[in-house]
Amino acid sequence: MSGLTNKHIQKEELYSAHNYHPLPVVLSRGEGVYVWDVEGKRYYDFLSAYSAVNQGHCHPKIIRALTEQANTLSLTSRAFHSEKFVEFSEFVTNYFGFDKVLPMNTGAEAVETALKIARKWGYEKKGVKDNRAKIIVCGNNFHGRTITIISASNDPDSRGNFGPYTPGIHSIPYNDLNSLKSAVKDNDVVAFMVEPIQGEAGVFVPDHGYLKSAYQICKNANVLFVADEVQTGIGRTGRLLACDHEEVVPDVLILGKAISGGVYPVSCVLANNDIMEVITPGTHGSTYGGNPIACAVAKAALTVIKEENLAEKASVLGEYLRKELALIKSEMIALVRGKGLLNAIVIQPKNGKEAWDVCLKMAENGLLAKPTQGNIIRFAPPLVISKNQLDECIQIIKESILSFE
Ligand code: IF1
Repeated sequence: MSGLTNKHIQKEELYSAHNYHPLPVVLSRGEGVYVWDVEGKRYYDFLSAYSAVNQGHCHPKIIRALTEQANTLSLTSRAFHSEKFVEFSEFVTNYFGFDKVLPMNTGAEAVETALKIARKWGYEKKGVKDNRAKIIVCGNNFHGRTITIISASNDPDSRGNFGPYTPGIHSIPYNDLNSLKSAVKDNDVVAFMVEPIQGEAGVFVPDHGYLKSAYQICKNANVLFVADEVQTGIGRTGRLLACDHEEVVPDVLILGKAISGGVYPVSCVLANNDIMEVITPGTHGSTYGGNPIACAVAKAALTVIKEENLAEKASVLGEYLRKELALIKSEMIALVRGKGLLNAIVIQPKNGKEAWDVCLKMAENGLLAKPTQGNIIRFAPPLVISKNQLDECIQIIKESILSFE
């Protein structure tokens, strides 16, 4: 690692909280599928900022929307109407097919908003007694880092020493319909919140039909089906939404990350009137939620997804990537799984070398990816990647893994 990189890392160590353990690269520029470090070394970005940069780094159309709006009107708050928000509300509700949108900024804020809507719906529409609303989540979930959301987590790092925890959140096993069937028998259950594919858990794709059956179980029990598509949405898994693979239309849809193409924090909750009408003036809000820049950027980012047919591309190139990864002859690759361009390989340690070492070797060879859950490496390039670029990446992954043979 060179002096310049080291100098930056030492400064970060000195001045910022140690809430991450980044790969030892210091990035300074991004364009499309590439990022460059402070030494001028180019890498393929195979993480896409955890699927926020589906449209590629600094997409010109999205950056233009950002700069034009930033030079016009950046923030009004919702104390007043703004034309950009009116335009975005109509655009995004038509784009995803819902009556109403509630705009926020981060994924966690949108998740919290969805939980608040579900509880309020439970009291005011389902008739659940005050303060008894229950929400069902899945084990090994990741929905964000707020105290309520980590109250739903079973990951010791996410939840350890942050108690006391928010009550009324119960966990069942993922991809297990019987446990959902028995959980929703409790009439106090107002919602089931689920990731259509569990990203952080290591790209767990549930059995085909799980989402459809889970949705039906919720409908039969008058329980809201809440899809957290912050990571799986916006084309990443080969359809606009991961729920689309099973033709499931969630009662409440949570979006974030790539809704703004990695350019500006934007998230939102979408639902139809019978659910969203529980939110009345003064019952929820956010200073930056739905600001003009967010609206302009998100509209451009969503337009790019359709104009460049990125969901279809993710589907075709994802199949190809998984096939090629499965051909790599190394016992270090225990498993390849994923959907569209949300993929992961499970690494079997060899001669003391683990997923982290593979990621260091891939970085040396010009590709950035990061381990999750210790032995799993997520592969999620921007959806704008070309077949030729993907072939180069497959070559880098192969050489890096075989270098440990
Ligand atoms: C970190 C993980 C991924 C998410 C889903 C809500 C949120 C996320 C399905 C909250 C955010 C990010 C958070 C970031 C790393 C990354 C992550 F490793 F944490 F779990 F992608 F898998 N729902 N995921 O994946 O959105 O508030 O971050 O905008 O916290 O380390 P956010």
